[in-house]
Amino acid sequence: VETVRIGSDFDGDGKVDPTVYRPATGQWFVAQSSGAYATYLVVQWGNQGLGDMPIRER
Ligand SMILES: [Ca+2]
Repeated sequence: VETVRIGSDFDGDGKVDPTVYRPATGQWFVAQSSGAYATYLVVQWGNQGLGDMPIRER
């Protein structure tokens, strides 16, 4: 089984931090490798309440 990982190194330790994007709330959840993936970074980017829409890559 192949695991698809989206993300990059957010905490700067050289390992990819898996990232989940939740379009309904405009939040990114980043599992930080430096915290053994037990630490999640939640980033609010965009605001659904204000009518922001995610733009997909083409
Ligand atoms: Ca990392």
